[in-house]
Amino acid sequence: MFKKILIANRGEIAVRVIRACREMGIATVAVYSDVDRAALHVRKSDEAYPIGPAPAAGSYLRMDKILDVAKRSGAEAIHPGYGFLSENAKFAQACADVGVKFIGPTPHSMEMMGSKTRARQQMEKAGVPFVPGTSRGLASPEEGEEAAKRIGYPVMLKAAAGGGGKGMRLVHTCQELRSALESAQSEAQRSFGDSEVYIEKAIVNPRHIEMQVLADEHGNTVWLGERECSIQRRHQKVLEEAPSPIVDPDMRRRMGEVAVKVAQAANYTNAGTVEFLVDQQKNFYFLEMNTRLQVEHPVTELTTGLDLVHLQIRIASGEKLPFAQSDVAIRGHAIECRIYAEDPDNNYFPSPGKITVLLQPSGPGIRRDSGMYEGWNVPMDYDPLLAKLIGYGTDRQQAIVRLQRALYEYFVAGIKTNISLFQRILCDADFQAGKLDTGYLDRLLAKGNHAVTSRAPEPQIEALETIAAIAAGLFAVLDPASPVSKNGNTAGPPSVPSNWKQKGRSEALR
Ligand code: MV4
Repeated sequence: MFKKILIANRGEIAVRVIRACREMGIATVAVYSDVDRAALHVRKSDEAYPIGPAPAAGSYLRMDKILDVAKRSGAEAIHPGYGFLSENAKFAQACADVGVKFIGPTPHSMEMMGSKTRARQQMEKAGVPFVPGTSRGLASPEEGEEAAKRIGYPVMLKAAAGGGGKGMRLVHTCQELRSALESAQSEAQRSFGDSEVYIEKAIVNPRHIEMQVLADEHGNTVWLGERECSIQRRHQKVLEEAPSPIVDPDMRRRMGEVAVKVAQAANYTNAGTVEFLVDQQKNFYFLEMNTRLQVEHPVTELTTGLDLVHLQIRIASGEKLPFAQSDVAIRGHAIECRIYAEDPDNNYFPSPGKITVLLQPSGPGIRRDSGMYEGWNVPMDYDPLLAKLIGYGTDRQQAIVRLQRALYEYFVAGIKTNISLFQRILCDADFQAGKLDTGYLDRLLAKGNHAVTSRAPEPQIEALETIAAIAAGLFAVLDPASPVSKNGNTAGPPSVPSNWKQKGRSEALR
């Protein structure tokens, strides 16, 4: 087993991996950019090394600097987290070249799944159901028109090197196809340096459901249940849950077996996720495979009782999976809210700045994977994910009410967050009925900003008023502009009720 692991990441996932290492008696090495000097992952690691300026290209993406720290610190392995270098085959290879274990799949598996067309070719060989379409890039507009005619409109044009919706075009008629293909190819070239675009039948109003898989280095591969990830905004996941409200045990087994086939076709090792599109008739189609631990892994951990980071590290150290497929049981329900530093009243623009007050929820069935703390300055240089709030319950309804309770306890001042959005989602009738698809959140937001219809339980109202009063008092003292902060006593009530009073009142009215 490793004695020291370098975490090549930041924020909540770096803290998450550091915690797992600590539980396993493994020393931790953090790396940080100039703006992250006071970040939580730096505070929690055993050692920390600066690797460069704020822009990721000068720090968290600098393979040479990270490998240099691994060498200087004596780290035997590197956990990449998600994003940054986590799916970079060159980095995984560079680690292998210097004898540092990359905690994840091999470069070969990464490369195979990194191209959507290569992945589809593999699926074709493995007999895995994938969305009807081509498995190679379109060589000409004529080939595109011919394929679209064969598949049937509407069709989806997609960048082979793409992801997250970039280089993707939904095409309804043959008249639009030629121009859509040209713009998809140029966007793919600009975004990924690879203009290859292929074509699929468009699945209308699909659900996005993904299957967690885990494989050791001795040929054992298991599935660990699915996650419903349909609640997205501009291809950014916002809320995920496990299990999916529409997947029954038979469908779960079938999806799991297909996901294992996908992983085996890629000679996959470590933790990975197979993404599916699911149509209104509950047919599922292979979409792509993510060769990393995902942000939303906690909902799988809570419903299986497994620690995926522990297992990743044990697999990377050469251990066999300590259980078989027949030992995997899905129990209860978990829902994850991604808490972003974004302003819901300003088109969810990032809201960096100093967290002046932070009240965090806890209690039965509540898990918080957080990278923030009171007094920390949220930088503007990275993804604005601050923390994940996960509610667990015996069933979906209990998970929902626990999250609603916990969200009322959450209070972040100094920056804006999207916490209010989750109250709207959790009390929405379609959400509560499990009526979800990838267009759900756009429809909810189009309904306009309105007060949350469900009231907090009465005791919560008192708690809310207390929180609002505390916050008003703190704000009055902390805010330099406030008359109180100057000489310790008020200069008479301000003419207009302060934001906190208004906030306190609006919250209490909920
Ligand atoms: C699709 C699709 C419908 N039909 N492919 C979006 C990003 C990339 N992961 C694949 N995506 C989609 N591919 C076909 N053939 C609809 C989407 C899609 C989507 C998929 C998953 C989650 C959110 C989405 C939002 C819009 C479109």
